[in-house]
Amino acid sequence: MGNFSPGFQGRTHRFEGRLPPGQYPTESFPVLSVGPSPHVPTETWSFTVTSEDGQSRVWTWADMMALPQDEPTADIHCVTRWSKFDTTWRGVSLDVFLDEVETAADFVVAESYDGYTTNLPLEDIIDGKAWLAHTYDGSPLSPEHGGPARLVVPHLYFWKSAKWVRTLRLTLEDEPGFWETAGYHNYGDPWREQRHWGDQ
Ligand SMILES: Nc1nc2c(c(=O)[nH]1)N[C@H]1C(S)=C(S)[C@@H](COP(=O)(O)O)O[C@H]1N2
Ligand SMILES: [Mo]
Repeated sequence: MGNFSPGFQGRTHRFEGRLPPGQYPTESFPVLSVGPSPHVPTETWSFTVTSEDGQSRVWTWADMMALPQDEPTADIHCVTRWSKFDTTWRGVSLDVFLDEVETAADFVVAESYDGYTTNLPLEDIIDGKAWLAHTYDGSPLSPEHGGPARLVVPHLYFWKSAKWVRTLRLTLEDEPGFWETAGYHNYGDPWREQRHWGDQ
């Protein structure tokens, strides 16, 4: 008794309480894309926030890189059941962009360079819960993982983290996106296992 090796204890306790139901941990970083990765040079890349009255605020790559940068570490959870702990990113908090925009909207649709869309409540991407990330694990984000820049919204299933994001469109009404209209859950909380439309 009492003769546990520190390594054993470390492995069993390290991720306790951090694996949502129905998920398994993985060290790899699977790629999940609906289509081929779009090639978006940073020279032509831009990020736009559009308010419900049609007004737009646009950031070039240089504008975005000049904004205050964050280095979030987060656990991410894919609806295909893999979870990856302690992923490290560098990017700009979505608060920084949204602070510049006047809106009465409660929802947002993220629209990407590949045509992908996903919807989120505005309250889920403010107050330090979501980022526009351009660096993963210390290197520029690779094209297959959404480079040059993607959303990272770690508290929801990873399909909400739009890769190659181009626009955040603020909306008064909720507008389900690509997977949400294909039967996936509208909100996607991994802790409540909100995988499919109809899950509580
Ligand atoms: N633009 C875009 N974003 C996307 C997708 C996509 O096909 N296109 N797939 C989503 C899904 S289903 C998941 S699980 C994650 C996967 O991100 P990864 O390929 O970096 O693991 O990206 C999400 N964001
Ligand atoms: Mo996914």
